Amino acid sequence: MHFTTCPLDCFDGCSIAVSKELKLKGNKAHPITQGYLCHHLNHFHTFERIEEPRYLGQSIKMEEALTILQEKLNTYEPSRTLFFKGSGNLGIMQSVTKQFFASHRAVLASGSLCDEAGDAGVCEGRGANLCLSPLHVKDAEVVILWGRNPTVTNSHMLPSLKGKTLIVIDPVKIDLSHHADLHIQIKPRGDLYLALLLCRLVAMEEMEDCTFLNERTLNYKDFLDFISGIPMRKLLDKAHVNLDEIGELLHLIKGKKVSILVGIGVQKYSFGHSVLRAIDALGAMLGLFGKVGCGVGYLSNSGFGYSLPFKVDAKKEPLPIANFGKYDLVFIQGGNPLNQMPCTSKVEEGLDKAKCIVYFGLHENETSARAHLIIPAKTFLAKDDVKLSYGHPFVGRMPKIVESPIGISEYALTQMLLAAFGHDSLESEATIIEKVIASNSVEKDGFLISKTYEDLPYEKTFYTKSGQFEFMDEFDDDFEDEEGFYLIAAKQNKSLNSQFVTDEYLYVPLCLGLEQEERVRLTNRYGTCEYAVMPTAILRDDCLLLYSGAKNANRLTPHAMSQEGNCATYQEMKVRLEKVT
Ligand SMILES: Nc1nc2c(c(=O)[nH]1)N[C@H]1C(S)=C(S)[C@@H](COP(=O)(O)OP(=O)(O)OC[C@H]3O[C@@H](n4cnc5c(=O)[nH]c(N)nc54)[C@H](O)[C@@H]3O)O[C@H]1N2
Ligand SMILES: Nc1nc2c(c(=O)[nH]1)N[C@H]1C(S)=C(S)[C@@H](COP(=O)(O)OP(=O)(O)OC[C@H]3O[C@@H](n4cnc5c(=O)[nH]c(N)nc54)[C@H](O)[C@@H]3O)O[C@H]1N2
Ligand SMILES: [Mo]
Repeated sequence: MHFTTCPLDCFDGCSIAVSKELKLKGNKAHPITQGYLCHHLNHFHTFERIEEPRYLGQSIKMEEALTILQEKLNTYEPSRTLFFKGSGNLGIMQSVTKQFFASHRAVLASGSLCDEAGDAGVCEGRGANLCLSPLHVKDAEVVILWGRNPTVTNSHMLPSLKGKTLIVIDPVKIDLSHHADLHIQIKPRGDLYLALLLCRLVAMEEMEDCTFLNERTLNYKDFLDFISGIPMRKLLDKAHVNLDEIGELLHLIKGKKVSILVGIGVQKYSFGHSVLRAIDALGAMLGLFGKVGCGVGYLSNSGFGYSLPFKVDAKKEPLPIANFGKYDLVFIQGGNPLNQMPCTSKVEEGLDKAKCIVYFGLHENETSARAHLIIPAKTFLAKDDVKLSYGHPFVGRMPKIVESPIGISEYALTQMLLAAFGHDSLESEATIIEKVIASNSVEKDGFLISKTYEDLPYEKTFYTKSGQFEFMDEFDDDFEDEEGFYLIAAKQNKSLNSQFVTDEYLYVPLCLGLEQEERVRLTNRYGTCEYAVMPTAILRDDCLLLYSGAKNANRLTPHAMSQEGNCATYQEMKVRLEKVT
């Protein structure tokens, strides 16, 4: 039996026991994994992989593919070469390729399709973004799931929710809302207003933690003045909640150990950073930080405290709105921008102009279908790496388990390119990996964890310049409301974004009276597209839903970035719906 760690983009970062026959099982001894894995890993070997490199549709040998790649890199100006990395594999060694492209003076796509708007807000208030792991949440009395759906995205959190008072704040009736003590089916984009409303009422009810506010926070008085200036009616309307629900929420949390688990749902908007700051402000008023079973947890900065390799200096292209058309050579690693980036028509327009698209990945998808050169990667079982998780503090070693003739590792590809272009070669993989681990890990109960979590998160300090929690004093809601439906972008059980088994339906509320498979057309200023519908009782009457990875999931999403964090804003728009006759 060998042990490794799941590389996928997920909170859980599971520890995997691999048998001689390469069967994958959850590591029973691991405190987070607890012996079970998700659908993706249980079926890992059944998903078809790309086995051979291809150029212009023809299968070729790996050596030929690498020669063609070198030729292309020589042909096109480095300043017209773009490196774009997705999040198909979150191992530390995945970023090694950046080292070559930076040495080559190519441009790097930089920014996020995921969580960085929220992360920017967390960092403004707390200085660093630390996680609340399932082991921490286990000690809570009340858990608030705020735009986060652990049944699908974080199943190893579920044991820690058992027996707790559960509050769900989500426009969708997610599975856990049926078991919750309270479900606030909030209007999309309403979370900032709900959080500030709760802050107002916490002050009115004198529920605030004065000791915490005095000792550990800055500018609380200014914050109170700021929120007192916003009319109560506006807060209630924007969140589309009523005072009874809010009263119930306050009643449930009063005097209790509360963990607030926030997901990316709340921050898929232009002002996403301010949403996290407002939720954090509520956490600070209640004095939740640095205490057993309490806190506000988001997708954390997994590398915090570590000395990470491959820090490079390079010209940048803003990733969520990358203009591929400005480049001759586009190298895409571990991502599927033709499905996952916002505003598909812009992505297509750009990629149509690029002279050579290289796709370096594991599976066929919309992007591989458009690529000129396809280079298969090795799976995580066939290369060395290490994984730090954004949902818990355990360090996941990922030693190579098997030799495979298929594909090339990111490290081997980079070493080859560095040598071919006369740049210094890298240290050995083992050295790089061990240096990362040594820079911030300690052993605890037989497992390596991040040193940062020897204390409770924020128990000793916040990581701001002042060392205090800093309250927000403004926000800018620049959304111009328009006619139509909100279009929710959420995750689904059997897919990991566009990998594995995707779901193709547009989910619609029952009030529309549509039949399953009926076709509708959605339109807005970013595009227009037809879908087959699936009516469902889980949606508000003003919402439609497409799961991540669905075909044409991004035909109507904005070509735009968040105010902070260079992040995509998948829900900063509405759509009009008409039946296709
Ligand atoms: N099985 C599976 N697991 C995954 C993934 C996957 O694709 N499949 N993806 C991984 C990745 S990349 C990430 S980033 C994480 C994300 O993990 P989560 O944040 O849990 O994922 P989402 O489904 O995007 O969003 C969570 C919830 O936000 C709700 N939501 C949408 N808009 C709003 C809003 O305006 N306000 C509020 N309060 N809620 C809203 C949605 O209805 C959804 O239930 O999951 C990871 N885990
Ligand atoms: N409409 C809509 N759009 C979204 C979202 C949404 O919820 N709705 N979610 C957003 C979020 S949170 C995220 S994180 C992004 C994700 O967007 P992407 O990063 O594009 O994610 P995937 O679709 O999972 O594509 C991952 C790719 O990595 C490849 N891969 C896997 N392992 C390896 C490896 O070891 N090496 C190499 N070289 N390649 C590998 C796979 O074959 C696959 O092609 O999408 C965003 N886009
Ligand atoms: Mo993500």
